[in-house]
Amino acid sequence: MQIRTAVTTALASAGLVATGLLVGNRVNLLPVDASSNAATYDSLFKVLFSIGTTLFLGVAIVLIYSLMRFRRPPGDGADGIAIEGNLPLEIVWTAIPAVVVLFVGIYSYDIYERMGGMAPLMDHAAMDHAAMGHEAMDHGAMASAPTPAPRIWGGIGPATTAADPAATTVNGAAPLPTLPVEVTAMQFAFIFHYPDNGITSGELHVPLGQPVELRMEARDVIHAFWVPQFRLKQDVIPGQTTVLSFTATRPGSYPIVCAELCGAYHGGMRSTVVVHEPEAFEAWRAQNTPLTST
Ligand SMILES: [Cu+2]
Repeated sequence: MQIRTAVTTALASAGLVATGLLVGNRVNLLPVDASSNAATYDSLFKVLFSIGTTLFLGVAIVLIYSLMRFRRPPGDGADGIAIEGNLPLEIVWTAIPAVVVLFVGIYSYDIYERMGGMAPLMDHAAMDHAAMGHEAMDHGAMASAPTPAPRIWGGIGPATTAADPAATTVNGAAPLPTLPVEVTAMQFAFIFHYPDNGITSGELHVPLGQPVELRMEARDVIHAFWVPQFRLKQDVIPGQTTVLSFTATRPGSYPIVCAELCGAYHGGMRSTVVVHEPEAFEAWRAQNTPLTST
């Protein structure tokens, strides 16, 4: 009898895990992927979705089964059997969540690092000066230090490293230079400025396959720059530049959404990122470059 129960439990668990993996890999809840970050992020999402599906089905099935199987028979007014403690069961239901949570934590950290999220911690010492240099927080002697690029967060695809965003290659082609764009967020709009040629735009236009580096700062309150199709989100903070790097991999128009409650019209704080083929981007750039370039 004990063996039969054990075999049934093992088979049911295997079936659950298989169903979870199937659902996690086959059902796609995410929008189209349009940046080199997306694959890295999506692999994590699939794992989380598989684990979530397995746990949800496991709990729901046992719950529904118990409701029916152990329902009080009509006319039975007696108390239930007093059951107290079951050491093996308690070990199992502590060990399984512990392993799952540890795995998810370590795997998420790895993904975050591969996307460049740990870059600010790696070169924290150098960046500290830059971040503090030109803002209200007085950092004493540090304020006079030469200010290198303040990098608070860089989201960079798997093809490159956080230290060298310019090393991105597309299909083995020669590395393309990084396109810098300055982003200003304010209640309730994003403004994009291309320091290379003085274009200022309400929409972000970027070329396909070329690394883009956004240097972002807010005028008033904290905003967040979010492009779901790029799988990227980064806070935009007053008085402190945050950096977000990406390489677009799919032409098209995608929404930019402010993802930090920033005031009465926060819900309307949206813009668009347009990913052009390189020639089309050059055309857009030529058309919009101000005549009196600074
Ligand atoms: Cu906002």
